[in-house]
Amino acid sequence: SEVEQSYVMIKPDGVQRGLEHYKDLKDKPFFPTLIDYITSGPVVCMAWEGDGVVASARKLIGSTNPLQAEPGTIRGDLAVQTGRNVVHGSDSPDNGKREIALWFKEGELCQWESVQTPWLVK
Ligand code: DAT
Ligand code: MG
Repeated sequence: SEVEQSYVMIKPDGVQRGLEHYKDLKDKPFFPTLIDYITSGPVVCMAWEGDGVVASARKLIGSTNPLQAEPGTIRGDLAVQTGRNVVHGSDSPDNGKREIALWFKEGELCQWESVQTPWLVK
């Protein structure tokens, strides 16, 4: 079967401290401010893959509201407000594929294997 993928992104505040990407949130009251924020500066885009990578990435990132995010997570350690929560991670394998296709063109992705991989996963 295909390897699970997650799209992970450091948001503008993460880099400097609307994209259709958030189309599922278009009817939310905070949507206009979310789009202003997400287009306010450069972002760092990443495509991660591996078994269970969607859940692993979200565990590292922490809860949406930084006040609920555990210490040790990116949002728990580095963010203060929901609207400035530093980082994005896909919420499902299907959205992982969709978002990677949205943010990367063919040929922009590179695939490589670390020498540590066999010591981390079987
Ligand atoms: P997540 O980024 O944890 O997947 P989400 O998909 O529900 O959370 O929402 C996307 C982003 O929208 C979130 O990172 C910050 C913003 N957001 C969500 N809920 C919000 C709210 N109640 N008020 C303001 N911004 C919100
Ligand atoms: Mg989300």
